[in-house]
Amino acid sequence: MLTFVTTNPGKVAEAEEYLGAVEQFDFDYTEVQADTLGEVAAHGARQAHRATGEPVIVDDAGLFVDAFDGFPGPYSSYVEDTVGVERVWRMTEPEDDRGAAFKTVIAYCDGEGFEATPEPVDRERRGQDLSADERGAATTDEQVDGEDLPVKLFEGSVPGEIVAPRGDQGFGFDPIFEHDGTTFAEMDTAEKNAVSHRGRALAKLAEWLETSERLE
Ligand code: ITT
Repeated sequence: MLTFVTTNPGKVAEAEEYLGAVEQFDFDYTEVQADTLGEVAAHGARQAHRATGEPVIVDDAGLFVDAFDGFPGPYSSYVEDTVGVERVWRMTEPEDDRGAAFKTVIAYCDGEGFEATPEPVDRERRGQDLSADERGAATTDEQVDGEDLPVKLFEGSVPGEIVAPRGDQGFGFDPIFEHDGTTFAEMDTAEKNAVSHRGRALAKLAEWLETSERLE
């Protein structure tokens, strides 16, 4: 069974819709202060695999607000704990661009190397002619920051807008993130997964696990 290394039960509930039962391992890996989610997730996955010896996944996510040049991004957890979710919304000025994106990177590590596999691309974008930037957003890195343990990364992102808080489902910044007129906190897990950053990354991971027969 796959071990999901996280302190956040909301992430586990979303993951189980794609992966079946996973074992939650509440392991507080050192979150390196890095500028990209991939670096944080890869570092965590290596550390957690070394600690457990099991196939593990780590998910590092963040809210990227256009009016703040992408802040809080990789620092979202710290900002939720210090500033708080509602105040992030209140920090935006009425004239500000309301655009934002949620992004996540899931890092998989089982201590083994990887065969070359096709880059995972969002299902709905397959066959489309993606720009270099968009291809970058859908890229899988098999080795990052030159360390020894190979890590495979699965990215997902979703565009939306920052709004006054609505809804009481989900977790974290869900109440202030609106996608197509509905905040993530107004969606149940299945509705959120169908459009969310994490749902997109999980779909790529689930497909890769199946085709690579990694867990059998
Ligand atoms: P772990 O690191 O233990 O997995 P975490 O909740 O700290 O749990 P992240 O560092 O990935 O996870 O999350 C950064 C912040 O973004 C944190 O405040 C989360 O609550 C929030 N967040 C992550 N995914 C989210 C989502 O799908 N919806 C709303 N907020 C989310």
